Amino acid sequence: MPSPFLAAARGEPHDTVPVWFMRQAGRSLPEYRAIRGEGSILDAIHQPEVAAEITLQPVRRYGVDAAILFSDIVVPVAAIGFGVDVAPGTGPVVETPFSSAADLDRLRPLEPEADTGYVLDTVRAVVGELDVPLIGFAGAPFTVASYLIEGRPSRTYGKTKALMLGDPVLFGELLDRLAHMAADSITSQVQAGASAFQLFDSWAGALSPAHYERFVLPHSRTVFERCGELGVPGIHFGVNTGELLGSMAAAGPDVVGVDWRTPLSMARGRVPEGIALQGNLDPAACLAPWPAVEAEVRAVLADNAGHPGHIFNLGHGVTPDLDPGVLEQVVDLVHAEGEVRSP
Ligand code: 1CP
Repeated sequence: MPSPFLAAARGEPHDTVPVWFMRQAGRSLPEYRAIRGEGSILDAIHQPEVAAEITLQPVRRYGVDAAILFSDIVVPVAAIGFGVDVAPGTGPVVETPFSSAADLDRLRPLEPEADTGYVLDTVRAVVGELDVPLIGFAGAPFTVASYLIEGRPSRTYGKTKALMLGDPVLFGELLDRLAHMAADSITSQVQAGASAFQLFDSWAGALSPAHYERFVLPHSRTVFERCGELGVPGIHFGVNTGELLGSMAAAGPDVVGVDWRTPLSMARGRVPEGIALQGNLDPAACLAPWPAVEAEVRAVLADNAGHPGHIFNLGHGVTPDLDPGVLEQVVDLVHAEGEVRSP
């Protein structure tokens, strides 16, 4: 059977709205907690059998229409030895943050097979087991740069913006290197068997449209231009990006991710025709009693009104406190009620 996920990404005919969840593998699943162990997530990602099993767990449990590779956006920079780890309960932490031109020397190009062969082994193992497409991914230049510059998760991105505005040339060189790293990583994942990719610019919403367009868009466009040759659909995602959706579409993706702050019907008006949308159930809404969750799912479907270019997802990732049983019901409801009209 052709994949409804790939059809929706390309706006081609299919019967039912496809659904998957960002962070569908993770701490909300007891089977994940059982296999994951303590310590850095990077250790689990280094073990292809473990990472492959974690990738498959949510597909088995939820019956979602796509798998997403179990990895992390900091894997390539960690693999070339920048000194990044992922601290449990915190997220990415950098030993010596990026602060001057000398730090560019710490960012050599990625050699995907040599540096991240374990990721590609996971991709190859997973695609042999799957009957739905595998989504590969990379962090977008801005979001990865924010971790390298801040040294850890940030609320204000103060150091990142200070470098961006204070030394735009150096900031541009940093983002250019990260763009090629993302494109090299995605290319290797697709060559190993991934059928689509997502570029996560999770924190781009911290920027004004003018700053996004001037300092970030050219580099994200480099990623989509290079990956456009792969012949698989690309998704461009960020949080709090209602005012950036048009610019994010201009980077060249097939699909733009939308969070719950922007109705899909409004997002449609902000991207060119022919671009599909992905989203946009509020993950926190899934903590409400089922009748309320059901109403929220129906509201997302109604807002999309059967448009063929829609991939159902959360507006951001599954949080550890979500009940997997509720997400199972969400998948069933989308499959039962998500009718698609002809393109
Ligand atoms: O160690 C753990 O088990 C804790 C949580 C965790 C998980 C499950 C981290 C640490 N990374 C991951 C896996 C992961 N990360 C996936 C796997 C596949 C899936 O979706 O099921 C993906 C796609 C990512 C991508 C990722 N990492 C993003 C982009 C997506 C997003 O949520 O916005 C970001 C921003 C990161 C950085 C990161 N890694 C981990 C955490 C807790 C964070 C965020 C920290 C912060 O708030 O800044």
